[in-house]
Amino acid sequence: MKLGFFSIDLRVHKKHDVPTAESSHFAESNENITNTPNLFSHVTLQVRVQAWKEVSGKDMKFVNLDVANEYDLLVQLIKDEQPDSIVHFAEQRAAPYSMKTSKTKRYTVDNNVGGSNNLCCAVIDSEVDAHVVHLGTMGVYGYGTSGGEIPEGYIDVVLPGGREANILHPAYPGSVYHATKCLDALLFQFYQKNDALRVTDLHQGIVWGTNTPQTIKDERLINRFDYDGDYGTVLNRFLMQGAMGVPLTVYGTGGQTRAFIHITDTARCIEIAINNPPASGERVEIFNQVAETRRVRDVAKLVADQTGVDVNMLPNPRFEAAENELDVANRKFCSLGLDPITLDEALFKEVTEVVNKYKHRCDPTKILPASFWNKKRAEECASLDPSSVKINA
Ligand code: USQ
Repeated sequence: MKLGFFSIDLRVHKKHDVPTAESSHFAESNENITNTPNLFSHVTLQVRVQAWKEVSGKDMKFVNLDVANEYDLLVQLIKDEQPDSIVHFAEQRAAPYSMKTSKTKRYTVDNNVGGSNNLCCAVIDSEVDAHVVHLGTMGVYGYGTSGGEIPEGYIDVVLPGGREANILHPAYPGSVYHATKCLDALLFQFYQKNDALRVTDLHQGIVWGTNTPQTIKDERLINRFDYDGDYGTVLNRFLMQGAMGVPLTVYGTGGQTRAFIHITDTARCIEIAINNPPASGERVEIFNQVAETRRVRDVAKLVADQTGVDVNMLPNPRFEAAENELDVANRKFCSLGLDPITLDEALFKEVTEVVNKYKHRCDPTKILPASFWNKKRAEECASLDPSSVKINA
């Protein structure tokens, strides 16, 4: 089934390719089919591939296939390309979208878990020893459930009877989207054990920012920038709201602490992961792909101080702890060369400048939250009126 509305993205690398934006083989299907109001990227992938050729001189191959549903084509692609590594971005990526309706919940599970399972099977069936690099999420751990610092993937436990073990960190998802990443992690654990599949799982925090050193080279390479309630993540939403003169949409008390990472570091982490694959037979490698942790209301204050907009405390559309602490280990990436970019006002300025350039595309009726975790939350948010949001910039 070729669904008309989800981004499915899988990148295939051969040795000596520069990863992510510079990869020479790139398979993606159904890009931007969500019909959500993305601020910048109205450029097709074919055009972006051509733009990359013009700025870098490198050819990037584009194949349009649905990883969750076109299994035979996927196996054939892997056999043809004989990749050293495959970067798996082929998942529905938004927690609020996944909680919108039973249809989006079912789609998120079918697409994400089915796609990951297909990829594992396809690598094994094709008999190509490709290293699978998967984009996971910090949300697999839950927030503040480790009794201290969240370790990198595995946690020391004492089992009944006093036996000590180091196990996959218990899963504690907060949305259907996050649950699919927990299920992915179990599939990877199984295929590693059963078939010696080599897998790295990247538990990423909330991405912010617009450009990487590669995408800044040409306007056509600019990334998606989602600001709406279903797809936009918190800091990019706040930066856009600040630029538009719209009060910041803090949910509940804003007491949730989350992990953040700039988009440039996301690309850098993927490069590091590709260059440091686990050996055959080694358990799934897990990195926490985060730069720092911040509380949502503190992030809102940073943006409000810089832009002069008000902070609006809204009823929380999500079922989540009102307040949580979060301490996350990221030592593995740092020891492999990551020097994380942290939230800083100069970078806020860069994002604000880009947002200002495209703000005429913003639809203010999409700014308020539009997905509610359960019936009670929907009732509590019933007074939110999407048409009440006015742009003041
Ligand atoms: N929040 C607000 N106001 C907003 C938007 C969000 O207060 O306008 C709050 C939410 O209630 C939540 C926090 O900010 O407590 C983070 O929300 P988010 O939408 O930025 O991030 P989240 O739903 O957790 O998920 C996003 C991406 C997902 C990625 C994840 C990383 O959708 O793809 O995996 O960030 S993490 O959360 O660290 O697991």
